[in-house]
Amino acid sequence: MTDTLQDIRTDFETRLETLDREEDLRQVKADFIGKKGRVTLMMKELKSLTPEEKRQAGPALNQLKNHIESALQEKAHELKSRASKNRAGAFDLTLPGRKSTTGHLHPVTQVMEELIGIFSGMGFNVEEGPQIESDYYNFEALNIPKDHPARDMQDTFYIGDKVLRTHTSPVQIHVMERQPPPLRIIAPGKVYRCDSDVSHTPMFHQIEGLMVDHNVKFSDLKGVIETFLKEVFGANVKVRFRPSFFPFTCPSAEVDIQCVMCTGSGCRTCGQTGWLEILGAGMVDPAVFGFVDYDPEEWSGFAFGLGIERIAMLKFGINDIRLYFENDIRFLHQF
Ligand code: 2NL
Repeated sequence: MTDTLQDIRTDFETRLETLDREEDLRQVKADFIGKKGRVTLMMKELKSLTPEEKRQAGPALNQLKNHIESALQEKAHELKSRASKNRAGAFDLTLPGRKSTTGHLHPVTQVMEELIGIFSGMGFNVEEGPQIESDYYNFEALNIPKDHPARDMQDTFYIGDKVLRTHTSPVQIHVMERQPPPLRIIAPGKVYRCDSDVSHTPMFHQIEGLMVDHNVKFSDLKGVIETFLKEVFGANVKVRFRPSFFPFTCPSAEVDIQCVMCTGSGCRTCGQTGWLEILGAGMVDPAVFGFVDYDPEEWSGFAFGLGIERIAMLKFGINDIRLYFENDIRFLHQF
């Protein structure tokens, strides 16, 4: 019996010595102290021995089993730490690092924030409102008549008896309903029109402005708009006001700047005119004041509206408005 124990021990040591994989370790464990392992089988044989033989072999067998268990444990430890050292060795610290790309604001958001900053500097407060509006706030209160083309299904998205706002003017109506003049606000945000080509997307961004006070004149409008355009396009920009029409302002004007691409000599961007249409504006029509219970004898005001995408296209030299919303980061990363 002692001979056999010595044999087992020697075999075990040899196997342990040469093993270097975790699965081999598991096999050695099974072969010696597993259910059908050599040590386990001997322990079962113990039962058939005489008490005297048991007294001799029992402790020796136990000692061998303990030895095997702790040796296996130690080996498992060793294999584990060797594996993690190998992983560290596979790290080549001389390789160049992988650059992580940082995101940035969408070009439309960048320009939006720039424009908001300029108007904030002139004392305009930012107001927001819902993108789904009633016909009253989007059209009626803005003096847009029932038969106006803007109200057509072709031009406006309808959801039941509600509309996706076609401009941010409803925001100003809400504000005038809830507070009396004087007022100096801008309403930036998303607007929706049933339209899609190189210069129109069904969703785009607008900033509208409104100032109401005693004695606000067209010259105040001119001053604010010219100051704004000089901040966006540079102090040397040439600005012109052309007579125009909007249902909610009177008199109304369209405001152009001299073409930033050709400085007025005529090119594709300005359609050979030398001028770029930038915004619409005018003195608030007394009819609009009527809807919000402002006394047009006491108060006057100006309002304006502009599209952010168009201004951002001119600033960045983008020639197709749809590029903004394709979510192609190769395009977006350029700005
Ligand atoms: C354009 C023209 C404009 C307004 C918007 C406005 C709002 C109220 C009352 C009066 Cl509450 N007017 N907004 C006025 C003139 C022009 O936008 O071409 N936008 C892209």
